[in-house]
Amino acid sequence: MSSKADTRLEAREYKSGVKPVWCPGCGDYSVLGALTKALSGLGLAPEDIALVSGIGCSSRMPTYLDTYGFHGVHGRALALATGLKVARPDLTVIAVGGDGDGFSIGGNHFLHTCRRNPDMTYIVMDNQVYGMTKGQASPTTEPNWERGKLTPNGPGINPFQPLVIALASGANFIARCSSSDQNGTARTIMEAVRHPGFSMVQVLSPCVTFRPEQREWKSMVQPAPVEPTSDPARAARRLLTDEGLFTGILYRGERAPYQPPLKRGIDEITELEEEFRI
Ligand SMILES: Cc1ncc(C[n+]2csc(CCOP(=O)(O)OP(=O)(O)O)c2C)c(N)n1
Ligand code: SF4
Repeated sequence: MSSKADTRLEAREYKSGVKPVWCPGCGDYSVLGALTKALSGLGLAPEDIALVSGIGCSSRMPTYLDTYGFHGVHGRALALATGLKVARPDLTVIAVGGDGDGFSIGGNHFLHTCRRNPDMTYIVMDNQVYGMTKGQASPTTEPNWERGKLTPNGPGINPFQPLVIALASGANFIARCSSSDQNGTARTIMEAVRHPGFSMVQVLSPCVTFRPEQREWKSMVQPAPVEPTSDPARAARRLLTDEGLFTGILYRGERAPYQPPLKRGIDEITELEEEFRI
């Protein structure tokens, strides 16, 4: 790990040197690039950053950065990240993962992390499929997608709308990006990290192997035609009607972040045992 920087590190200096195993063309490469550009832009020292993930192709991200990292268990990134932020408020905590990890098995944690509003950022690489387990429908898959391994006739149910749910549950910053715009994604991640409270960043990041048609997203996304709002009712109207293809910062809330008072540290094992005495 690099030592605390006097000068700003270049984006590439946040990379660990471990070669990603993602498929050629996977959108997650661009998100990795955007994240390192954002960390460089923010001027953060690698040892002041912790990346926390669950399981999935996208959840491999912490391995590829030279920051602290925790590649956790499926669906539990936010619980872990919240605990870390509460215990170490000095760290910049960024949770990362996929739509399956975050909205299926991790869905309950997602709701309650938005509600709790810890000061951290959540980047979800949404490819509307379970990539790592070879192409099952996820919560954000369209009802008529007929190439799912377990749903050959399509899932047949309405997709989960992560940003609408995030808003309704209390997230304090909501944005959508496209991996096809790496610099735009980097700028948005910087804003998300700077904004107090829980920042939710959905990145449309194609799974070129199981959803090759998502390559078309590049020509379908467009910047949202309106400025970010801090009015939840206005944000709700926008999010419910934008068909999921507008990018940019969509909501900036004003809630105070969750940060309970820190308990003193425990130095001796006997003190720890005392804490657990019934
Ligand atoms: C408890 C548990 N259940 C199921 C799995 C299998 N599993 C691994 S990754 C994954 C889904 C990954 O999809 P997503 O989060 O969308 O990430 P992607 O691979 O598309 O980036 C599943 C179901 C697991 N590892 N652990
Ligand atoms: S399976 Fe899909 S999400 Fe996973 S690395 Fe390949 S393209 Fe990316």
